[in-house]
Amino acid sequence: MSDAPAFTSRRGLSRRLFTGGAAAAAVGPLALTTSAAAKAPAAQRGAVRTATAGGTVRHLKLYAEKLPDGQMGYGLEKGKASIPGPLIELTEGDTLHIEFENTMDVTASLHVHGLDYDVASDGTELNRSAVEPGGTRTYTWRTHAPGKRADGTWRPGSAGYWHYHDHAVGTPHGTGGLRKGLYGPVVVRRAGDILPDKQFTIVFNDMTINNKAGHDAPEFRATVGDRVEIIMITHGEYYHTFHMHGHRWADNRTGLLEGPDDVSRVIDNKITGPADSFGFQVIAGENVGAGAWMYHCHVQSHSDMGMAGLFLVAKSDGTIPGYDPHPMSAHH
Ligand SMILES: [Cu+2]
Repeated sequence: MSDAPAFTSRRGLSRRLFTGGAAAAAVGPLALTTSAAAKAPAAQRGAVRTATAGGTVRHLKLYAEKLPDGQMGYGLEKGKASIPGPLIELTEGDTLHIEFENTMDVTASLHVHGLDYDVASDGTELNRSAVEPGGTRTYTWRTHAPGKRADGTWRPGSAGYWHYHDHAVGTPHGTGGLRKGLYGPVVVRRAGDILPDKQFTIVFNDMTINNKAGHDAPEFRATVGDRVEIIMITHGEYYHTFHMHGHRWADNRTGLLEGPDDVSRVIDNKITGPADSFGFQVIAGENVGAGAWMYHCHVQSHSDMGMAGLFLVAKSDGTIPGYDPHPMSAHH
């Protein structure tokens, strides 16, 4: 990557930043995660953990807040909003009631993709399901497993990598809220899905990654052998291509192959446009080892302008070959 001089303006090692949202939610006591980090990487334990059957009813409190820097975020506690917002995980059959409080001085909302909800939980001003400043509203999201319809055709289940976002700030489409950071990831599992050890959310939002503009993209840390789940979402005005160095995945619902004869295409680069979302799991450093592995938008002008970050895969002793803790230099 000697042709990436622009990286020299990156900040140093001191700013550790798993994405505030994803990492915080994945380990927080209020997280709806079904995949609390395991003590040893899956590859070392020799067995995977899988999602248990859904069907539970859950409750969650979610706040929309203005952040000190003028951006906006969702959070599970007052004063703890992040961009992206907290990772919400469900299993097909689960129902989630979200008591949403808008602490801001503008009308905001919560609109989800991919899940089932009544129109009262649509989260738009058009049908009066947004929330005025200081107001509270309960949004209910439902999920279902796949099954056969009476006519014999197949009804898809809710499982997938989805997302939620504001649909009211700035315009009736939430254009201002999205731009300022009111978005977050949703993962719906199918019973039996393999659970990850670590999860990271990467959002290409206009020319930022997780609303961090040029050359300040988040770094994600794992250890060789960790089963790492990437949740990738796009917002804003542009198309992007998401690329990871050294790691590949299957272009299907889970990113995993079902067996040696699975015909899913294996990729390391995927085109993505506004409101798209997908996800996948990789084994950190599998076949390639530890290292400072880049992830970036592969639209060249976008990566040159800073849409690139690092997936830092450490050896078991904690060292990361090729990682320069000082501003990124040419050898990256
Ligand atoms: Cu791009």
